[in-house]
Amino acid sequence: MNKRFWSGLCFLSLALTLWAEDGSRLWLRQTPVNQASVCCLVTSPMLTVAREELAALWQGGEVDLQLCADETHRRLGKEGYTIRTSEGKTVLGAATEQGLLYATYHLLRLQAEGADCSQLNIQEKPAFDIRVLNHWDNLDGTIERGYAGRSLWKWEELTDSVSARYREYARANASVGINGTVLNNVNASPEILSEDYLQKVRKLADVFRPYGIKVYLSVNFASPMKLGGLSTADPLDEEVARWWKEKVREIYGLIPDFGGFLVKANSEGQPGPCDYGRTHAEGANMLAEALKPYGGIVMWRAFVYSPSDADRAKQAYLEFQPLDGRFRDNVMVQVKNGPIDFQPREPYSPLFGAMPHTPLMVEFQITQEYLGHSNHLAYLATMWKEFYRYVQPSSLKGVAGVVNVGDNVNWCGHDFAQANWYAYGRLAWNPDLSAEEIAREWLAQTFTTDRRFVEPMTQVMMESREAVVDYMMPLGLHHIFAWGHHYGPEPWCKVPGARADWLPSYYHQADKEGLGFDRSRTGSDAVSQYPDSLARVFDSLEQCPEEYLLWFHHVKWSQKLRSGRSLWDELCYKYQQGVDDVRAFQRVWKEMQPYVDAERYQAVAERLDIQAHDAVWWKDACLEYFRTFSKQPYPKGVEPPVFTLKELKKVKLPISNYEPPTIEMLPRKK
Ligand code: GCV
Repeated sequence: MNKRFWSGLCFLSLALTLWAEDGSRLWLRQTPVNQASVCCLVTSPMLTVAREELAALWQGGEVDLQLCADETHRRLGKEGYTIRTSEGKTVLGAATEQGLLYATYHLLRLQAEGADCSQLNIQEKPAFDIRVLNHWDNLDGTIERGYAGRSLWKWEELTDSVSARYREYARANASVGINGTVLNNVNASPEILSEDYLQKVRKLADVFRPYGIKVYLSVNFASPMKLGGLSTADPLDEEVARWWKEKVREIYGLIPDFGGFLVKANSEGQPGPCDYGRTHAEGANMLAEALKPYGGIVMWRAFVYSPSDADRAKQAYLEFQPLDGRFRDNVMVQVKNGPIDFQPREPYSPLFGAMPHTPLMVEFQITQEYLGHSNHLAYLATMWKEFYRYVQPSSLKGVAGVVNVGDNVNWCGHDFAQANWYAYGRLAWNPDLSAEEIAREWLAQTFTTDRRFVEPMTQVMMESREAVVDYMMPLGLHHIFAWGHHYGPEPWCKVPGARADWLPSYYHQADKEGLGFDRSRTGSDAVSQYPDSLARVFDSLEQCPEEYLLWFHHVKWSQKLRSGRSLWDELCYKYQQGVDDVRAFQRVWKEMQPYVDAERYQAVAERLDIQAHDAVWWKDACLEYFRTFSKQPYPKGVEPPVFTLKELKKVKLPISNYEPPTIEMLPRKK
């Protein structure tokens, strides 16, 4: 990093402080003071980043960066580090440069949070080796399920021009310990492997390398045909295997530390080994063999749902579990956190724990495809912590997060959506951190350390995801979204010719008796895919956690729940609770005005207005629709509907590929 970069950064910071805060600086808002004396005996691009960060930002006296070969540091592995205060100096120690880089960002984070840095004694080591982002960015600049503008990657400008944002992106990732990025959509264009695109990928890899970020690519399994002109992509065909080996050799010639491939195969129309009667393991292993000599890996997704069973929630397990132990050691099977598809709440996928002889990665979705896009404030760390209540981090090799960044000035659309990118990285480093402490540290760095701001907003963030669940899909309801865009409600949705499991009625199963999908032993028996002790709990109507009730059971409208209320009444109260919660968030935010710059205050306030509006829309749509089955009135305390079902059934949102809807597009009362 050169002097020009830093003076540019200084100028930019000053300008931003004077004029406005547009969210572009994320959680990295410290102003360069250029007063630290930093000692580092080794020179390298990565250590230059660390040294310059400290020299510009650190205000706590002398710092030493030391590469250490002792036992302590060896045990902390290739990314771990220590931070110690010794004889008045702050000493960062690690076995590798990457460890020192992470130590640097840790120290600067403490300073930004206003922590006491005078007597430090810290040891850190990441829980997972693989901590990657998945971009669902298409080569034409659109982003599948992206709500913050167009892709960051300006393919048409690369390789001639390299946007300054690439480095800022790498810096942000490194600051939270993310060490890899998959640049393109899993619905992959074969073009990404063309010579032309590989040159562009190389440019990005060069920018990311000093920040410890490896580049990976999503590949289309039919690339040997579409790009290479072969007549097949059969993984057992020698010519096909040779084509991949050649391609991999070409990639490593350009990018020696290339991470590997991510593959979506035989899923939602993507090609794969099953097209040739081969298994997922045979497909993955062929690619793994090509990557192995270079240390590359294959992340093979288990997001499949071919109708092998009438219950979609069972299908991935049925297809992948029998393959346990059949994958090469450089294949990671990448499993979404839940068995269906990133719903506001799902139980964990039973594949975790069921493939002990296969390295597994969990895939989380940071972008809010099913949680109000970038319009709704939904802090997702609480959801990811819920996953870890059931799945031991030590059973996983890595974590992937479908990221929410685009080319919007503030990166993520909603200023609070940045917290999800941040929290994803922090939890990928240490899943034992609490959602609450991550919220606090993010708020302190992103807005202000003033407790009068941090405390109430931590509370808002901690309650936010549950509020979304309540006004969208409480009590275990799932996938009752509008067709295609997954923004608003459409529990009544019918599309002639569509797959049954793409329609809400398949999931909610509402009828005059009750509501919910019966996955008990007498229903689809999905419960049996879980370990016995848990299967018994999920199977029992009495013991099943209520947050999963309608996921596992078809429950009578009159069934008494733990509150003593009937299912119908409880459902009404939950929807009302969601609406009330968002209104409470609005009130808290109003009180925060003195602590927030005008620009971000206004932007968040506007999005909260949309969210409050949407919560009512969800409540009315779902309760009015389910009422046609329950035939019951709203209980006392639940607001009467603002919209009629007839009105809501007419709503069709013109949703674009990269921005969330504006308030003008949403259903409104005249
Ligand atoms: C990238 C869901 C999304 C798709 C996505 C798919 C996947 O179905 O709606 O947009 O495609 O998951 O994870 O592959």
